[in-house]
Amino acid sequence: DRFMPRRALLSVSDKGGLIAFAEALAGHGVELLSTGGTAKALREAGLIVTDVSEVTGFPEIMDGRVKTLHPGVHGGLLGREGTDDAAMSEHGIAPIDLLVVNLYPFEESVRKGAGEEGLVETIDIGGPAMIRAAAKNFERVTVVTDPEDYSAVLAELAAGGTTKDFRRQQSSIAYGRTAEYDLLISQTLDHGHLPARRTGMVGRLVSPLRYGENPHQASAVYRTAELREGALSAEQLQGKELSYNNLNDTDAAVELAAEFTGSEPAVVIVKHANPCGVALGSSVAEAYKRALACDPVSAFGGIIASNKRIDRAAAEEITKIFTEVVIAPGIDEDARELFAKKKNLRLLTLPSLPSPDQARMALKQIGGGFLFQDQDTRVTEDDLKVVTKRAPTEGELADLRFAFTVAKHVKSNAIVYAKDGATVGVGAGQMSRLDSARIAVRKSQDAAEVAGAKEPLVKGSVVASDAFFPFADGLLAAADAGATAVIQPGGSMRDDEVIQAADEAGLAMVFTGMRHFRH
Ligand code: 93A
Repeated sequence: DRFMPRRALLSVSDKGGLIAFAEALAGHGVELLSTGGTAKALREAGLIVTDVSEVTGFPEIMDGRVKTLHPGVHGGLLGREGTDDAAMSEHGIAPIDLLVVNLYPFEESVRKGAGEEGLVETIDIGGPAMIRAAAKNFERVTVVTDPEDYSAVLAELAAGGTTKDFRRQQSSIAYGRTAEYDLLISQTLDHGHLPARRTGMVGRLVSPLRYGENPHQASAVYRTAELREGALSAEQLQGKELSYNNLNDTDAAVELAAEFTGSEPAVVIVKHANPCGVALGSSVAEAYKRALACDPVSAFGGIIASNKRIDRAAAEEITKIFTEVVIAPGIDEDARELFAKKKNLRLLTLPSLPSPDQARMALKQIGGGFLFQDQDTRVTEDDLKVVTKRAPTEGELADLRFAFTVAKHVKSNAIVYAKDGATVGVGAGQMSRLDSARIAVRKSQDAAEVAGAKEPLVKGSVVASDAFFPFADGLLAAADAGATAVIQPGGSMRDDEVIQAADEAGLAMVFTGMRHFRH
């Protein structure tokens, strides 16, 4: 049931791979129709081409805005064999069996920061119209919207023509492409206003994954129209393919490491999407050792992200225990050699970390739809308000900001103890804030034991809470554990009580006015 196309229309902005593909088509005896720039490129390569304007009997007008929008083209794409034969011969329309179109590069205009006029001029109208027409008629027509698919088409032709299954698959890819294209246009013209009237998560398949969160779940990873650096733009240098959980954890690690762009070296260790150790240091190696000390037990099999290039000294430390993923802006050659000995370690580079301030859409699926919000932003120095009699010392203040930044990336309820630019206790994901606080302290006792320290690491630390303390009890528990200063959003009905308790315990406390729930 293979069908060999006799007539193809080629109209492409991305001319990569075009000539070799068109030559192969001509080799199969396929007649080539084409639009201005594409026809020119084909002719220059010595191919015989019919101009679309010859088919339409109409010149390309309005700077190319109207070139293929004509019944001669659309009739040729949409005409059904049998049913429409009479109409086609009456109006002199010849069938087009293969459509090769890729669209005006709207994505590129967005990426380049083009102004409104530039953006509008790269909105393709004729291309999507033809793609949708050809895709509707997959009974007969093969549609190609991506140069990556040229080789698959040629393989079909070599086998005697395209099968209906192949044409249906290409049709599905084509509708996905036009949907993705229009969605990006919609979101760009919307200037990020919320709530957009319509939005969606149209993604392009990057690759299937071996399985999902669990081995019995099928899974794949997609790239959306969102043009943001992140875990998905990283380059993998070694190791097995990333799993679903690796990708999820790597994203969490990278987004937190990115909070420290421009600061001294910072290392984040993530397990199950929560940081189990985060630290600054004079070198990446030192930052890693300090991050590891926070919870060396949980760090086993973790995901490590650094805000700075990884050198040999850091690689020596990191390779002492089993680690799933290491990601950094760069990896020194002699560090790579060390990592290469750990066959199972997935090594990734991401030259520019994402900006925490860049607009980002956060989507969460719920039954029947999804929730949409923009990115969680971060506090600035000006947002901080000292509410206790005692103001934090300079050192405490630096640690408070550090702890609150980490807390933003910990599942709620989040309690984070920090000292000298390193976490010393992290409590995550509990239904009660008090439980998170208890867990953070217990973990720091465990870590102290591993390190052979005499007292829990939280002694003389500061503590951050992602949301307000509803009662004084949580705060007092933190003080009992050894914290000397507190950072939290404030805003509880009992703030006065909580502040009074802090004053009585000699604590310094800062309100941020910003909450960092993360569920
Ligand atoms: O300006 S358009 O929306 N009007 C059209 O009628 C039309 N037909 C094809 N853009 C149109 N195209 C697009 O032109 C194609 O989608 C393709 O991206 C591009 C190819 O133009 P050229 O062959 O002149 O390089």
